[in-house]
Amino acid sequence: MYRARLGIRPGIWLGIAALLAAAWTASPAMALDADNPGSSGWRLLNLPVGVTSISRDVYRIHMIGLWVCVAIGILVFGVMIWSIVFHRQSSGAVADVTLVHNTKVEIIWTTIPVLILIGMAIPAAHGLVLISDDSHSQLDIKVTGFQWGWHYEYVGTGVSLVSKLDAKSMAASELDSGISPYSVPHYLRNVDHPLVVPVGTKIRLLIGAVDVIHSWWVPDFGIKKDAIPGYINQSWFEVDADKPGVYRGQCAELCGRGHGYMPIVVDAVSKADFQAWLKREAAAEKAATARASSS
Ligand SMILES: [Cu+2]
Repeated sequence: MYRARLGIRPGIWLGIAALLAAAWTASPAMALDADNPGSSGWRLLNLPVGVTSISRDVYRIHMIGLWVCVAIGILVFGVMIWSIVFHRQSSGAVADVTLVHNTKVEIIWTTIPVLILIGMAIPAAHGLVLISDDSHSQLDIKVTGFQWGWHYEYVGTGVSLVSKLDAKSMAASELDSGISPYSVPHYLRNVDHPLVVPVGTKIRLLIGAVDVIHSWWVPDFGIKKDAIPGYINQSWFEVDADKPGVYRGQCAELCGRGHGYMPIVVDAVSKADFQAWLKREAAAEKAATARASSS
């Protein structure tokens, strides 16, 4: 037997405490998301819970994985630190070189991780099935990425629109524009024409591209899908009926010089408002076509 002595220099503990304090005080600096004024600091480090069944499921799976990792981390690092501190050579510990194999321990440390992995695979499989089930959609929208913007076509309605970076962001992003990005609301996260969708409606997206690979990503919907030229990817979302609002995303695939300048904005409105909007757009598009053919 030996007696453990805690002879670690206080400077090391002070250093660790200072690092933790610095991380804690720096966190409010991350509260820069204008869309989420209520959320601040640590909340922004996490995934958003979002406003669709997919995003909630993704969040749940993510939190299960996080807490499993935290528990394993505490356990493993706890044992490791305890061994390092209390069984170090300088305090008189002697390594047991006779212990090289223990079948019981090996069975335990194989079985437990397998059970943990199976436990995590079940909700993950449920999430994958949910994400891929785009059947029984109530509205289909064709999404086409291009350098650098998005084209949306409401299938079967004759309505389509091009959505590009808003003029204010564009002007401020010019070299030597003299315009402070901080003076532009939703700088680089705003568009001229948002994608308008009804809440409480299952919407299927048919996603493609015309030049290079882009990716349609809206975190609050839990969706990120590659837009690949010559290939149609499918995805879906249904915004909760009680969560109308403006949701922002970005192209998530490096697609060239303007990659950071092709945001996504989705305006989720009530079903009645959507029908009225669709009617207006269809009429405007019909009038434009008539004008073009008569001139
Ligand atoms: Cu892109």
